[in-house]
Amino acid sequence: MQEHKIYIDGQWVKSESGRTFLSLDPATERPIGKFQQGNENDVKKAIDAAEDAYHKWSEIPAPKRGEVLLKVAELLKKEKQRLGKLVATEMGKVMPEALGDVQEAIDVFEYMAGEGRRLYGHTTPSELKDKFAMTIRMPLGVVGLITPWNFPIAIPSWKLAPALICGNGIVLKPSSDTPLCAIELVKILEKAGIPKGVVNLVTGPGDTAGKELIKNDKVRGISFTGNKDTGEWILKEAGLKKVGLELGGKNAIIIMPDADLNLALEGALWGGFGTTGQRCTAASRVIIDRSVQKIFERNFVDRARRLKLGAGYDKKSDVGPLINKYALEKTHKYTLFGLAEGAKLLTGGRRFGSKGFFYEPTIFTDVSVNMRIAKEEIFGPTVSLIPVNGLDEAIEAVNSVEYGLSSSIYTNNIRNAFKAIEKIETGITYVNASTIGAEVHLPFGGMRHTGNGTREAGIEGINEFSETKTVYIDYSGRLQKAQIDVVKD
Ligand code: UN1
Repeated sequence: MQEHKIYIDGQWVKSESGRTFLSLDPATERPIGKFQQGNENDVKKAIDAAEDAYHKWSEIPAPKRGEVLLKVAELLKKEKQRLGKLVATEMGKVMPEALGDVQEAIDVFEYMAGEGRRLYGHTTPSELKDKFAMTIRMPLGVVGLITPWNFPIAIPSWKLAPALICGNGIVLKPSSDTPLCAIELVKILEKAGIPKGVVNLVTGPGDTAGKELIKNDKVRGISFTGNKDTGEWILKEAGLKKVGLELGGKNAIIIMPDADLNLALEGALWGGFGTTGQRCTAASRVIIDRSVQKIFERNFVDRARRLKLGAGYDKKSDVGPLINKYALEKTHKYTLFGLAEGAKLLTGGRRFGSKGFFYEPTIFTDVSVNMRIAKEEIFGPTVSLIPVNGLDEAIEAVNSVEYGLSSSIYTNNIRNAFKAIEKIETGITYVNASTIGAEVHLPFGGMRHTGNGTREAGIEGINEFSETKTVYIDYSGRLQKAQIDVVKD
C-alpha cells in the first residue's frame, strides 16, 4: 500500500512521529493508503516555512497571484474526472456530487483569481483639507486551515483560494478521513506554481497537529469547518487570532399548502438524502403544513424507498455510504432516540448491508420541536417531518434550534416568501429551492451557534483572510489636527 507524505517548505517528507494511519473507502472498508501522523514538530516546521514564504508571496502583485490561481483552476478542470473518482472513493459521495465537489473548487479558484484585480479597499473624504483617506488590505500572515471530509476538495479550496489571493502563508490540516483528496489538491497547487513554503500540508490528528496550529503564536488566523464542540474549543485555545468558524446546522425546509408540492418533494429528497445527509446545509427537518402532511408523507416515503444505495463510484448509486463506523453508529443512535421520544418511523431506520457504512434513508414524522432528532445535527440520511399550522408556527419551528445555517421555504405566495426571509434566523435562505447548493461568489455561513459571525466565500472570504489598514496622507505641508477646534483670535 502506498505511503503518502506531508508537504513542508516545498518538500514531500515523512512525519517526525514515524507513525502512519489509514484512510478507508467507506463503501468497502478497504484501506486506500497510508498517511503520516503529523505531530507538533511537523506543524512548527510548516508554520516557519509559511512565515518565511508569505512575505515574498504577498509582494507579488495580486493580479499576478491571481494568474497562479487561474492555473490551479485550469489544472483542476483537466483533472476533474480523476479527482471526482477519488472523492467518490475516499469520501463516498456519488459521482455527480463528487464531480460537483471538484467543480466548486474550480469555481472558487476562478472567482478568487479575479479578486486579484479588485481586492477593494475604500476611499473617503477626510474631514481636513489637503488630506487623503483610504483603506488597503493586508494579508494576515500565516493562516491555519482545518478542513472537514464532507467536501474534501471544495472546502479546502474555499479557504485556500481567498487565503492565497490575499497573500498569506498557509498550513492546511485536512480531516483524517480524507487525507488523499487534500494531498492531490496540494499537488495541483504545486504544479500550478505556488512558490515553495506558501502552502504546507500536514495530515494527522487534531489533538496534536491541529492543536499546535491553533495555539501557535506565529499563526495569525484560523479557518475551521467542522463540529460545534471542536469550534468552541478552538475559540478558547486560539488566543488573539482571527478565527472563522463554520459549525454545522439543523436546516429546515418549510412547505406551505400553496407550494408546488412536486417541486418541494424534489427539494426535500435532494436536501435530505443528497451527500447521504452529510452536508452542514442538509435539510434534516421538513416543516410541513398539516393540510398537506399526509399526501407529502406518502410521496416522500415512496421516493425515498426507491433510492438506490451503493458505492459512490458505482453509476447506479443514488446514495453513498456514511463516512465511517462512528457516523453509522451515531445515525443509528438517533433513530433509537426518535423512537424512544415517540416520533413515528415511516421508513429506514437501519443499516444497509454488512460491508461499508451504509444506512437506509430514514424518515420520521409527527416529530415535535423538542425531540432530539429535531434539534441536534445527525449528519446522516435522517429527515424529521414536523407538522405545523400555518406560517408563523413554521417559522417558529425553524428558529427553535440552536443553529442557523441554511433554510428554505416552498410557497407560491410572495408574502409568505418575504416573511420567511425576514423572520428566519439563518445565514442562508432559499425560496423554492432546497437548503443546499451555495455558490462560491456569495457569502456562506450561519447565525447563532453555526459560527462566530464570520462568513466565507464571496467577498466575505476576502475579509476572512485579510486585515484592513487605514491610510491617511496629509499633503497640506502643515500640522493639521483632527478633532481639535482651531481657536481664532
Ligand atoms: C458544507 O456542507 O459544509 O451549499 C458545505 C452546499 C455546498 C456546500 C456545503 N455548496 O450544500
